[in-house]
Amino acid sequence: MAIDATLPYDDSNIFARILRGELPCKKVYEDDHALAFHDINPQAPLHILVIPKGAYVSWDDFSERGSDTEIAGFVRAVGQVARDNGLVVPGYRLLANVGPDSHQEVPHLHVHLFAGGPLGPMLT
Ligand code: DGP
Repeated sequence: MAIDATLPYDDSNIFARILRGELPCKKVYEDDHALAFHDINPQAPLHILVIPKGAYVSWDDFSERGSDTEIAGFVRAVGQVARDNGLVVPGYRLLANVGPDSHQEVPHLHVHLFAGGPLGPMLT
């Protein structure tokens, strides 16, 4: 179900549980600020989710409440995931859903990284 990105953070969400180690994930990267793992329902040949370790509902929440250190660390982590996977030359796409119109389903900020072949034009 698409979520209201203005709601307070609910730490029972599935990505919070992955961060606490309560649920498994196929991890591809981790540092002090971020965790990256394969999406359970890939929409591209390579579909990775990058999430901040802090408790933020959405990009909106993170950009408002996140510290400069957390934001810089998270942005660098997203770039590092792409570099680690050799994606800079072939290219990749980043996407973050915010709120019901975007169909955000998990109320913990996540950036989708799509890659692994030509992705076609952006769909709205
Ligand atoms: P969004 O619609 O932007 O909230 O995308 C949520 C994504 O999270 C969706 O592509 C599927 C993925 N997802 C949902 N549950 C799990 C899970 O338990 N594990 C993993 N790895 N991905 C999940």
